[in-house]
Amino acid sequence: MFHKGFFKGILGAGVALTLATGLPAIAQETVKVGLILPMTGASASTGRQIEAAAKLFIAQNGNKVAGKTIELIVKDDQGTADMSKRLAQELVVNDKVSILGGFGLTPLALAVGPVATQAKVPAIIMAAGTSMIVDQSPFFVRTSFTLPQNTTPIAVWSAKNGIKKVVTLVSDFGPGLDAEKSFKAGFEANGGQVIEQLRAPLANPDFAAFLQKAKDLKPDAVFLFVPSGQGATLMKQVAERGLAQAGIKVIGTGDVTDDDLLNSMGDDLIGMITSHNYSTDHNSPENAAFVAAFNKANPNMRPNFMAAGGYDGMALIYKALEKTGGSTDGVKLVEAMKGLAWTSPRGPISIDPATRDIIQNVYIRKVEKKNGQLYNVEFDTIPNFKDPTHK
Ligand code: VNL
Repeated sequence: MFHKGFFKGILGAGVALTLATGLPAIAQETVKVGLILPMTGASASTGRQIEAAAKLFIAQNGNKVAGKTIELIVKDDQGTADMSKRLAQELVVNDKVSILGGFGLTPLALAVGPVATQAKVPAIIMAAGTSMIVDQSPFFVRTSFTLPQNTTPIAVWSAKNGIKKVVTLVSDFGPGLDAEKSFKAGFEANGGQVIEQLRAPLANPDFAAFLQKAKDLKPDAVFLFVPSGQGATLMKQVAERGLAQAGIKVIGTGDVTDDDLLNSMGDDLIGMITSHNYSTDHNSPENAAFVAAFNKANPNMRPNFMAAGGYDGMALIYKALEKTGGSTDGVKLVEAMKGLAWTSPRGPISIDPATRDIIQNVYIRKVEKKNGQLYNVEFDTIPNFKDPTHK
């Protein structure tokens, strides 16, 4: 009925308008979030946990926020920093993502920092825990945890609960060194003494020789940190060395008694005390709802602290977009994220406006059996605890 030229005219006008305003009207309705995660390799469980949690958040809250449609893009960096960096560049340049997130290990986060800074794209750290990462780009904001934050409470608790001499054993990279340093600081400030500091390689570690050395030094306790995914291997070797039989207690951060693996670690772990920012067993209505929904969507998985970081990372992105009225300007988004506070499945959390790092409760927990399953049962809380090493 209409002449061909009529449509052409409309289309032409549309294109002209688009060019004139510089705002491609349709494309702008979608906000792309690019998650860079180790989906394969040694840290694949971290990638799986964060992806599942981010998808759960979107399923529960819908993909629309402040008039925009959220599109999640997940890329596998295989746990290698070169790949994380290349994927960040591709996501920014080709996919035009407005926000980056994920980063399963400290070196992977660090590799993305310069890309985020140059592109002015917020980069949400959902896993990595070395304290200084947030200082490396003004576009980093963290929803995971830091090792000084998660370690200091067990250091203080140990000193106050009859443990006098400790050997530390950590993975030899950023978060391990943070854990080693914070343990010593917190423990010795409260009267304890660290008699030896041992470091195991991050890749394919064999802990046997280190554990034997620790045992020979006859400390009251051995403090352990390994990244998520390595706890089961480590604790198997702890059992083989007979530390418990020698009267040596085993303590650590919750990375070691990772909820993802805890059930497969066996009853030897019952009684082990750790400090951490999240337990699947955390007793709150928010967490009960989170765990039930996560289990429903992922029948063979238990949400661990990585899932909490991914879930809250998406919550942070949604809340920031609400605050900017849907603006995806990177500087505005980071400003909007500063000071945001809400109740997470892990308890109350907020983003410190001074550091862009997370402030959260840290819990002292004990491995216990409940309904035939092993859990980290929280029995003490250090409320709203900041990384004590941030200036
Ligand atoms: C890091 C810290 C990674 C704690 C972890 O698991 C972890 C990190 C992969 O900063 O690289 O449990």
